Amino acid sequence: MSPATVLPKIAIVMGSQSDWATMKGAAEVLETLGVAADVRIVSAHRTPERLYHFATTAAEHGFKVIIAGAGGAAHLPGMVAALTHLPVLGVPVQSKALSGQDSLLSIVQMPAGIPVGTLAIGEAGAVNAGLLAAAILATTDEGLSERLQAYRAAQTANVAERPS
Ligand code: RP5
Repeated sequence: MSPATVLPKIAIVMGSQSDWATMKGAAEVLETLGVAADVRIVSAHRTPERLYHFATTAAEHGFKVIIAGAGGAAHLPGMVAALTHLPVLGVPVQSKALSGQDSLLSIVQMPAGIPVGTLAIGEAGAVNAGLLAAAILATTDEGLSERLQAYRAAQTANVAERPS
């Protein structure tokens, strides 16, 4: 199968177009690592039927990990996690009113039984969600594991011993 026909194993969903400025951090780091991702807008409150269809069919579509980002009353990651057995990584998008504190608490405080692996607020969380999703896939993909280790080594090599 050529790379062009490889089905994405990672889905990135977000509650709004306005989340893309943050969530593209996940897409970009995955692209750097050569990992295909399917990116969609899926709003828990504006498109609940799209959310239900996406989450309940995600496993049969071949996804292995789902990254879900939302802001404010950010119920998207938790609702996705409730509807699939796949691992869900939640990214709290920085909100205007409460700087993402609302997003963070909405996503991180899941009751026991339905986990959402919650990352940091904003772009750092999105990038780390991409890296963590890649690390999950890398447990069964030696080539990806090597690319991930090279990414980390390059990051280490890029840190100067002294500030300039
Ligand atoms: C949430 O509401 C979205 O995830 C977004 O972070 C926030 C604001 O959405 P918009 O009003 O910009 O569409 O559902």
